[in-house]
This record gives sequence, structure tokens and C-alpha cells, in this order.
Amino acid sequence: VLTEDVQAYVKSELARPRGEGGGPGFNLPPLQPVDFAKFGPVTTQPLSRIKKLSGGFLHRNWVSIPHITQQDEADITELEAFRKSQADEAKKSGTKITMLGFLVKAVVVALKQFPEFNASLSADGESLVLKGYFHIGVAVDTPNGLVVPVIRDADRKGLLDIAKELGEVSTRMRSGKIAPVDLQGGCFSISSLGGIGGTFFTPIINAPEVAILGVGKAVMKPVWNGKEFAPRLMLPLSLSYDHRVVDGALGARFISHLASVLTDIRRLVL
Ligand code: CAO
Repeated sequence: VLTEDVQAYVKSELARPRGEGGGPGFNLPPLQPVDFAKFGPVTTQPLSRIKKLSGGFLHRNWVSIPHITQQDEADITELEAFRKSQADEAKKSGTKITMLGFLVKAVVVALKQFPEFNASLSADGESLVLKGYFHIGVAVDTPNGLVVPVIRDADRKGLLDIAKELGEVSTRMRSGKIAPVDLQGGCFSISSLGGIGGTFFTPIINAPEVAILGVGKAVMKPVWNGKEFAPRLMLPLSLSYDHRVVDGALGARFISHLASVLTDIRRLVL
């Protein structure tokens, strides 16, 4: 290896495009265009505006945030019994008392206990901006793609008000009436697929938030209570967090606390 080789290498490295934040780019081979029609019949559908927009943001967040996903199960047997017992009462006031309402309230309790989760990195990455408000984003599946409207001041709203607002906002999102303000200012997001199915998954953090909770479908499982296996309704939780802000120990504490609040909902009022 001659001096000129080293100089040429350094020169070519300096000329190479850099990734975000000054680190090296991925330098991956480009995906070659494929003529799928060569292999069978195909049709082409343009991506919706929402899909095109959210695709860029999801990709950016996935590659620029070091994600960890921590999973746990919450025993929601009592919560579900209580929810069912209140269903008729809620119906009288024209509301459905939803699981998502409990999740929003439980997340607020956990955010109060662990303020690092209710925070964002400053633009220069040098400090953490801790928020004194509790605005919770909820992923809503619409015919045109995924949107995350924000329930503002969830700490100051009751469970039924949150459930009602969620119902109204998701209907509005699905009919395409989305104002930018609906999607701004979130502190933490919840993506619930529990009404559809599946257990654990890897939710992508909704930057500049630092964590997101993925919720799967609750199922009855035999759980050992020290003497015997008892049937308990178990809710799968998947918490993705930004490892630049949250360490593994804190992540485990957050999800354990959240699960304990869902297990004993009296903790919601502590
Ligand atoms: N486990 C088991 N059952 C559940 C459940 C869970 N975690 N969550 C809800 N359910 C059940 C409810 O009990 C309800 O059944 P009943 O009508 O018998 O009471 C049913 O599923 C529907 O629940 P819901 O009306 O409360 O709606 P929801 O809370 O499940 O969902 C919303 C609301 C807006 C989150 C949902 O419509 C949606 O869009 N989900 C998709 C979000 C998404 O796409 N996330 C992915 C983001 S990453 O691509």
C-alpha cells in the first residue's frame, strides 16, 4: 500500500455522501427495478397521499432512532370485568367505555412516574426537554393509511371523555377530515391492534417522541398463582423506546409499572 493509495482512499471517503448526523451512509446496492408482469398478471395502484407522507417519516424514524422493544403482559382480568360492568351505564350517556380509554389513562400514570418517557431530545441532541403536559397520540387505521391524532391533556380528562373523544376523532380521521393541529404536540403514542388480533410487535417511535406502546389482543391464559393455574385475561404490551434517552432498566420499570396499573386500576386514581 503506497502513500498515494492512502491519499486516494481518504479523498474518495471524504467525497462520499454522508448519512444524517455526519455518520457514514449505508452504501447499500440499489434495488434493481423488476418487471413483475414478466412473472404473471399485475395491477398498479398509486400510494395514497397519507401513505407517501407517513412512509418517509416512518423510514426516517426507523433508521435514525436506536429502537429497543421491551415486551410484557398485563393481567387485565379485573379491568375487563369492570369495563363490562360499566358498559350499560356508559351506553346511557351515549359512550362506549373502551379498553383504549383505560390504556390512555394508564400511560399518563406511567409517564408521571417516569418523566424521561414524556420528553424529547433537543434539536442539537445535547439535552432532554421534559414536558409538563400529557398529550397522547393514538394510531388510527384509515382507508387512506395510518394517522396518529393526539388526545390533548389526557391527565385532565375522565375515562369516558377520552373514550368519547377517541371515537369522534377516529371517525373524523376515517372520513378524511384531518387538520394538521390534530396530529401535533404528542408526547407518547399508543398503537392498538388488539381489536384485530396478534400478540407482540415492534411499533416504530413517532419522533420527536421517545417511546410508543403497541397493544395486542388480550387472551385467556392459565397463569400460576403460587398454588394453581388460574384463567387470567392477559394483554400483550410492546414498548419501543429510544435507547439514546431511555436505558433498558428504565424501559423494564416503565412497562412493569404500566402493567401493574392495568392489573389494578385503583392505581389510576393514586
Ligand atoms: N384485546 C382484545 N380485545 C380488544 C382489544 C384488546 N387489546 N382492544 C379492543 N378489543 C375489542 C374490544 O373489546 C371491542 O369489542 P366489543 O365491541 O365486543 O367491546 C373491539 O375489539 C373493538 O374495540 P374498540 O371499538 O374499542 O376499538 P379499538 O380500541 O380496538 O380501536 C382504534 C380503536 C381507533 C385504535 C382502531 O379502530 C384502529 O384504527 N386500530 C388500528 C391502529 C393501527 O393500525 N395501528 C398500527 C400502527 S403501525 O402500522
